[in-house]
Amino acid sequence: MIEISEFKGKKVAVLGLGRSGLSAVRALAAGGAELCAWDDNAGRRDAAEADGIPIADFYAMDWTGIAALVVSPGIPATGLDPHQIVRQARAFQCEVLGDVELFARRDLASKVVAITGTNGKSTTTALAGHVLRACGRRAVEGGNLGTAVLDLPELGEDGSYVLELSSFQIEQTKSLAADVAVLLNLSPDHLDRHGDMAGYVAAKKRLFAGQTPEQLAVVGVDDGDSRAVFDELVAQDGRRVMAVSGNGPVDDGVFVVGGFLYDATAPDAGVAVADLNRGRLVGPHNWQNAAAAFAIATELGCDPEPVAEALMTFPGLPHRLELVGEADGVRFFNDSKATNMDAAGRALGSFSNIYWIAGGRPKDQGLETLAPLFGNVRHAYLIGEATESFAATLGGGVPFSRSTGLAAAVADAHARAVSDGEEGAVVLLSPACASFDQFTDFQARGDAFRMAASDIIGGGQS
Ligand code: UMA
Repeated sequence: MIEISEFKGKKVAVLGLGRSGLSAVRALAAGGAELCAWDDNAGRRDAAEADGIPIADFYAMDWTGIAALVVSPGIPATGLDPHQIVRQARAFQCEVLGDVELFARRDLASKVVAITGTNGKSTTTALAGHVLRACGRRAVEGGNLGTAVLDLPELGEDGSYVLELSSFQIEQTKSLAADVAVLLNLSPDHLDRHGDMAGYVAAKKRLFAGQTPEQLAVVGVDDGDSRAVFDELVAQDGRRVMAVSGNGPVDDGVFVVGGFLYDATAPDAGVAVADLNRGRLVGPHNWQNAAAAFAIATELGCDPEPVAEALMTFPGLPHRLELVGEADGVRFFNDSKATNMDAAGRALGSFSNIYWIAGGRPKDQGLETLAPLFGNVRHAYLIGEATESFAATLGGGVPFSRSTGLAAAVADAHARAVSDGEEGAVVLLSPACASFDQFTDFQARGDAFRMAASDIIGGGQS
């Protein structure tokens, strides 16, 4: 745990008692703060109270003398529509901040790598941590990835924190000066919270705001919005900026062509440092993630050869184009983390005979953005609240079925793939939707897919 003693002897209110809020409670309590907490969910309040966390009704509370309100990332604290409790606290000049801000203010001697982007940030965070450890460094990963930052151990000056940060977390942070700050890519996501794409991009860009001239900004240049951020940073005086790309050469950066990774900043820039085709990182989006991890590790002083070797031994992350297994020549891929169109598009572009399970709670973008990839889909199985809107888009172009649920979709998709007998057929869960209409989160959805696939694999012929 990273202890927070900044508020020793002072009153601090914690709003939201999920992973982030509970870890803030622990860190602040260890540092001697006087705490009170609230969650809009009665069950969460009861559970916290049973654990000895003092609960106070933040709607009715007198905010006089409360030094700070710590909010969870999922709770809007800025923008047009902050949570009512946040507005009440601010009316009393109470500071509002998130757990990543508390971490940043500790100003630990360790290195900090902060990774954001719409897609691939979890993979890149895990990959960078894996590479650093393979190179003998002490590195821990956390943030949006799952382990709240304040739950990470305190590392010494030779340690590195590799943090995945969402736009929500960046919005609640102003003191972070990351030794390496990475923006991978940008496509519409969380627009309900940020208002529009400009608001979303602005939130992401703030990651670079606190960096000092010697610290490095790494920016993916494979989409227009991210390239614009790159150009903007390059135009600023006293900045170190490096481009990374998964699909073509860049000047003075790290890039991949056909799976071969090049470091244009090295003296022998024309010689590939790694052949990613030998590892599990498939497709240009993963190649860009690998380029970013290479840039991070070498910036932190690792030698290129062991870094390149470590890129090959990365096992991948669950729920991200995860190969679950194979039955009757049909492979099952769990890509439950693909909660938006951009992520699902990456999966649809990775195979050519797809029995595609899609749907859930739709986000802002419509399925028509994926139309150029529909040729890879043999049959679609629609689930959840998006069923009718997705059906309308697929129309006569892609054969589809309305499934009664995920398990039925997996069984039907497998049966059709076997009877079609196409080479390289895959049953792919890549929903392009949030999971909350049917599951508690994307992990539960992916676990349900795995279970349904395992039933078939267990009883299959191969
Ligand atoms: N709550 C309220 N009032 C509200 C809204 C929520 O009291 O109006 C309470 C809920 O009842 C719940 C708590 O707040 O008890 C949940 O807080 P949270 O949504 O911030 O979730 P945490 O469990 O604290 O998890 C957060 C991140 N969640 C979000 O950003 C939504 C986790 O990212 C992160 O792993 C965790 O902190 C540790 O750092 C998840 C996520 O979905 C993976 N991230 C989004 C994404 O990847 O797209 C941004």
